[in-house]
Amino acid sequence: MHLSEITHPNQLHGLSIRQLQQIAKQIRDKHLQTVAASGGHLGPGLGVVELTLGLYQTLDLDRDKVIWDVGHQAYPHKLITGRYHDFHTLRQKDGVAGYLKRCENQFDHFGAGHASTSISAALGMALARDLKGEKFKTVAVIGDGALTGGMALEAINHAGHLPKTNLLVVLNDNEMSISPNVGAIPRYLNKMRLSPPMQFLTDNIEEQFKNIPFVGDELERITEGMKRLAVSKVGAVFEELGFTYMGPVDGHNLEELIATFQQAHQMTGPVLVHVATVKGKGYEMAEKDQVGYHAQNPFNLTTGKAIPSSKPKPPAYAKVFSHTLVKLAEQNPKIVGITAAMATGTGLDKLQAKLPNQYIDVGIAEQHAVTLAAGLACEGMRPVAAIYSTFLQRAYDQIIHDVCIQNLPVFFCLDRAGIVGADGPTHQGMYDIAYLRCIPNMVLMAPKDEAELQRMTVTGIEYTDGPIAMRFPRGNGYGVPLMEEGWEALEIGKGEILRQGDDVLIVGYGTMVYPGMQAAEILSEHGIEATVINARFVKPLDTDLIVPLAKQIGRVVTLEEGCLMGGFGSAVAEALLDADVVVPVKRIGVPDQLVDHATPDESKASLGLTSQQIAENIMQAFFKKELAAVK
Ligand SMILES: Cc1ncc(C[n+]2csc(CCOP(=O)(O)OP(=O)(O)O)c2C)c(N)n1
Repeated sequence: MHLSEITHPNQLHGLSIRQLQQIAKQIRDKHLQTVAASGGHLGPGLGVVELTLGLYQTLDLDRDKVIWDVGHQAYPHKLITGRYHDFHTLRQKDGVAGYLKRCENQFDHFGAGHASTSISAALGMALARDLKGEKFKTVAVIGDGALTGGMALEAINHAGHLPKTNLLVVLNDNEMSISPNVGAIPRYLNKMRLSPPMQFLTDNIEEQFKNIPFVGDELERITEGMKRLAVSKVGAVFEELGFTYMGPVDGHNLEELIATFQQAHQMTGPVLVHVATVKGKGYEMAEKDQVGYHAQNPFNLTTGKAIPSSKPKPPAYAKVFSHTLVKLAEQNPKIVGITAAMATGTGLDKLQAKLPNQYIDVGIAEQHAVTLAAGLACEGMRPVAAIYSTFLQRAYDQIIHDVCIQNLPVFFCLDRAGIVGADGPTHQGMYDIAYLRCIPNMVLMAPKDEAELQRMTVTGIEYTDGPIAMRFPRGNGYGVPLMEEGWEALEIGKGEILRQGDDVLIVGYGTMVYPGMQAAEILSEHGIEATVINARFVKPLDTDLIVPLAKQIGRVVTLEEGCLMGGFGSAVAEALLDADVVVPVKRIGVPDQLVDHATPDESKASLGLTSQQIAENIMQAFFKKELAAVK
């Protein structure tokens, strides 16, 4: 059987180890070719090919449910659940998603993208199953990185307290998060990996005891005792937490995997199978550079090198941020950069390299990161919590309860704010303006370009009256001139006028300021003159600047790359209402809908966020004309 013929994972039943190995090779080939062509996650999926096949051969996937944590490693799962023929559309508009979505496929039992959710979801399903009197297996597959997340540990705590609830947790331990995994749990797992597998230790003991006269009857008792002894060496912590621990199993040995999973399915209560895998398995370059090949842009399969873009690009916002932060941290030993397992993505790896004492990686633990930052701030340090907009959602109560209520000067740097492209709805940075704006004491700002990002980075460091957050987008800046040092802080709550005109007031925030300027140029060609404001701050909003101009001009347009509900436009509209200025306001941003995976340009076009669309929208809303008709 060829992989292309597999449309249902139960077709794996009855295949020999040799046949499964052939399927494994075909999965790796397809996985590699697809990611090399269109980009995506590479190492995570390559590492779980045998784990997926071995597990699925022991399950009845018409009934049993596998819940993958994060979902970035689920490409092999996708390839054997009916998506082989569409796989070339991976992460492209209307194509196969890079993460998991319940609506995409009947075997995607739980949507994912953020880490550490699988055990909770699987346990919920297991409890529902038992309440309904149904019979099926629930399996959570979680990485050692995701296991460092508080949610996963909360779920283990709960599951371990339910000895009658059958739940299988498969720990995919490749010793890596995106970067090398950090913390005491990974260190413990590492020790376990180095111990002889618990199962085989007991088997050997059984063999040895069988041959000793008079011991036969006592064998069961002795091996149980010995087993406990062996467990105390390897899986003790999990056993103490109420799980039956099995492993470590060689994650690339199908016989071993299948035998262990079969055994695990016979047990009652929560079971943890510890599988030792190699991230990037089967592609030498990915095995060697596991951080670099966690996820990749399109690359040449033979050389492993990224395919260079046709023209050189301006520096990425993240790069400018990290460069600026390192410079500032060199001068100020109180600055401490904090990342939640995203050292390379946030650019904090540069801080780690230069000033390791001023760098902290907490693992996938955004909640802890925020409260840790609050603690550092209590002691007069300048904590910089560099967390993607989407992942900061995890730490909402920590932001309110630990930072804002105590008015502690934590500087939040929210990368990937706005449209993120191929990662899709779980990763869009759509909500931060709305979810942060409503919290007392919080200051919020967003730069219009990478030079302003440098100034805002200084502003955030220098502002010590309370919490402050800066949002900036994924991707590259505009190529504006940058300074090596000597950046000037901005005045808190002050915007700037970029262009003057009497017909319409355009107020842009962050990434939407330049499109606003371009829209103003297009309008000007049609005889309509706009004033354009770069708001810089949504909180405090520069009402002294915006309100009088709104009153005078009489037509207001707000632009933001974020959800409209509770967002920047809402802030402007509220300010006008509060000042009794009743003028028409057109809010342009992301309406109340999910934004699927696509290129950022495609997403922006589908949301009406291009300069041309903004200009057309303004014409229709306020001047009741189509652009072409005015020309
Ligand atoms: C809450 C949250 N924070 C950060 C991330 C970014 N992220 C995606 S995969 C990953 C590493 C996961 O490591 P592990 O679970 O060991 O899986 P592996 O990639 O090693 O297979 C991280 C940090 C995320 N998806 N969710």
